[in-house]
Amino acid sequence: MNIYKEIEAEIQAAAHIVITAHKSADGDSVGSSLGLLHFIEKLGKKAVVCHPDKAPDFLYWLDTTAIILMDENPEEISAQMKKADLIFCLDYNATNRVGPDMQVLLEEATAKKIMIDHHLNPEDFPTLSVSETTASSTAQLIVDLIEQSGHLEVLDEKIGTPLYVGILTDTGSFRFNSVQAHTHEVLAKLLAAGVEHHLIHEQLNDTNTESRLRLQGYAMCEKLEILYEQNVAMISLSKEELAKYNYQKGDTDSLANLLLSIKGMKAAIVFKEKDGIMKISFRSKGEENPVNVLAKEHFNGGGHANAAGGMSDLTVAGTLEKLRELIPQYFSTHY
Ligand SMILES: [Mn+2]
Repeated sequence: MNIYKEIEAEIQAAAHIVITAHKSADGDSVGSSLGLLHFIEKLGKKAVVCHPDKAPDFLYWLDTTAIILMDENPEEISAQMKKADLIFCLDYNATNRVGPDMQVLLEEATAKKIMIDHHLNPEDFPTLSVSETTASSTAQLIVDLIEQSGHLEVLDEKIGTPLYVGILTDTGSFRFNSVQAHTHEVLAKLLAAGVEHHLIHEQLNDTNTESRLRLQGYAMCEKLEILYEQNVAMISLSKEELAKYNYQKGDTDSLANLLLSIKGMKAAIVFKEKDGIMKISFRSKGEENPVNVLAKEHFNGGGHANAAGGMSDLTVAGTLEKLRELIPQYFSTHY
């Protein structure tokens, strides 16, 4: 029997099914959970989704009301995990990924556990597991479950929409290396089942506010500074400038990536004045251009090689001056 038929048999045999996913919910953890939930419902069974924390804001348009949250309703989750005889572990492969509070409940639960995941180095806690480390996303594996258990005919828009979202968000809109020919085969099945992909892209991408676009336009037009010898781009925004464009949290998040989309640009630095200090965001491309060292050594910060954060208690002009001096020491110069 293939593993997916075994999983379906467990679903059919279970009296109380709980679906869990990792902490810091993302498009794939939420999408695969909802897709599996609606699939189980289509099989005439019930399930409860228990997540450590709420879905990210950009998924507000998906119906997530069925998800019970550990950080809002721990007693309910505790009761569900105790009552469960089957627990799905989606998009994670180590019990600590659900956060300490839910980890205890998961480890103490007597239910059979089925892991469906695509991350490397799985722990050996589940009763049954699908660990496909080359799969683009867990949502893709849920489509495999639906098909290979012999139920492709039940796939519909309700099941398919969150699964499409999971695949889309985990693959950077189908551009990452993790996309396989099979990913597109799976996507074709979702479209054939009625998923309206154009509406999903609209919900996920066409979300700008007028003031955010005007702030970005101002930043690009009036504030962009490029150090051409190192190919490093910088933007600074004072609190007055932010206020003028009615700055809302998140409005400057895409600026650094926009700067990195300039052909040949190696690094982007965006900072804004907040509560009297400069909050600095560093982004770069390639292992040879780490930004976390600069962030750590001079801006009381750190992070990953290509994405780091830091701060400065100098003025806007003083911070720019410090960056102009340091950048040639951290990035190779070409003439
Ligand atoms: Mn994932």
